[in-house]
Amino acid sequence: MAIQRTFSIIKPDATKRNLTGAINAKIEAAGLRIIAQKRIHMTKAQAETFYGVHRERPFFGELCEFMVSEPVVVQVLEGENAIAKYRDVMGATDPAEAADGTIRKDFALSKGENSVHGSDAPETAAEEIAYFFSGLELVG
Ligand code: DAT
Ligand code: MG
Repeated sequence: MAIQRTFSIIKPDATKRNLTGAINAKIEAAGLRIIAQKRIHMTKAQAETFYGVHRERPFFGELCEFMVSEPVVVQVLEGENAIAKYRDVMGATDPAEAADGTIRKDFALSKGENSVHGSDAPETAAEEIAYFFSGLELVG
């Protein structure tokens, strides 16, 4: 497996509880390198575009409200098999189903307020990275 890049968000429930460092510690312990990181307060339009694939789902409105409720930390992670590896570090969407030691098991509050986002495929990773970062901001 080659070196990949994936896109991550430390979500409002986690930034609000000062968990950025604890989440980054799990990311780095897994061998993923944080090659770009910034704290932003997403606009409603950005949240709706970012989660556009879920537009028809019943939780879409609630999800977008949540994403703009507090600042978030957006990141680019690099490493061997980074996309799947970060999904493993994150754990299942629903913290009740997440494996021990994962970010969501340890920190998530609910299926909606679940502390982190991670890209699910190479195409979405590339799109999501480009949506929030310029090439110059990625320092690998
Ligand atoms: P993931 O974040 O694990 O990739 P997803 O892409 O299916 O999960 O959904 C995106 C986000 O939407 C998820 O992190 C939290 C929210 N969400 C998903 N399913 C939900 C549900 N049944 N109720 C409330 N929020 C939900
Ligand atoms: Mg997803």
